[in-house]
Amino acid sequence: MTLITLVQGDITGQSVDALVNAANSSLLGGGGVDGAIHRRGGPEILAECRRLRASRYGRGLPTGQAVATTAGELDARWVIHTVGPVWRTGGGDAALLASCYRESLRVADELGARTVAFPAISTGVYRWPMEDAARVAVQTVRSTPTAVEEVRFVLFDDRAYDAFVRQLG
Ligand code: AR6
Repeated sequence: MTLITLVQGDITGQSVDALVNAANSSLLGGGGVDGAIHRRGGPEILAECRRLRASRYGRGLPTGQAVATTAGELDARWVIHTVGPVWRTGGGDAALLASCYRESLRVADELGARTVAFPAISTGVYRWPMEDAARVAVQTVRSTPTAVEEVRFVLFDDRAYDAFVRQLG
């Protein structure tokens, strides 16, 4: 049984086995959560991302997939990078958004992570509507078999936090 918890705040301050990064397929950093993780985690994370680009992901990490690196100086053992889908006028591919959560949990299981923190993937630069993103996130975690004991959603602002509270209701 996986416990789902909600925290309002900055994901980079969480103490967990693994924290999930809302990355882009280049794996080479960006703004939002991605920028914050690389800033606070230090250069080791980027160095490992570059090695992944040079080996397994020469064409980038596909949307909906996930891959782990060290967590550098963060208070975690691993960062799991996943690439959310972009919301375009009128819609987005919810199956790909669900895949981000499912694949991140699969990688977490491979690593033996017991506590995993997620941001609200795709709801920033990628513009996914918060209510719908919260629905996909909570439903997917609830329906994914995993040995992870705690999934902690770390929501940056009131709007995100309230949307996740409504879904857990
Ligand atoms: N901790 C927790 N949540 C945060 C933090 C933080 N430190 N910072 C922002 N958020 P985003 P995306 C929230 O844009 O939409 C990057 O440039 C934010 O308010 O980080 O998946 C990547 O490199 C929002 O609710 O990720 C990609 O190019 C949520 O995290 C692109 O953005 C996700 O916002 C990915 O876009």
